[in-house]
Amino acid sequence: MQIINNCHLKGSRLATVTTVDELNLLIAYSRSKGAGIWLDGNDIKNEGKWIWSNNNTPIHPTYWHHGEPNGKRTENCLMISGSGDSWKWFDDSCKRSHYYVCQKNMQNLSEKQCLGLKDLLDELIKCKQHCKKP
Ligand SMILES: [Ca+2]
Ligand SMILES: [Ca+2]
Repeated sequence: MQIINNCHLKGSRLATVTTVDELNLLIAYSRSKGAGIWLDGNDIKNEGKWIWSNNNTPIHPTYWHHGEPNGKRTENCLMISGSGDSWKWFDDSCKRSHYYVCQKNMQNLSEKQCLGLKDLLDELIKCKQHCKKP
């Protein structure tokens, strides 16, 4: 029933969303693929009680798309999806396959490395936004 992913092979896990910056980054990636991506959340154990799988903590806040979640017991895995300017969270069947993003804790990075990564991500988001303009 679980999503097939290889994040664990790289010592990482499916992406979680704990800040709006993370949400926007993952939406930018999803949009760039023109396709949905799996996140780490599920409500497999208790219908409607969404948790992050990696640490079993309740998901808060949530960023559901209008009308979602709507799959009750048939859709227990969390993804980002959408179209046009409207990209948010959906529940979907865990048996389906989608792109996914792995997330790795990097608490041992130096401040310089962190700033370098931040600059890189800022540039990536700018680039993606620019690319999407007609
Ligand atoms: Ca469900
Ligand atoms: Ca749904």
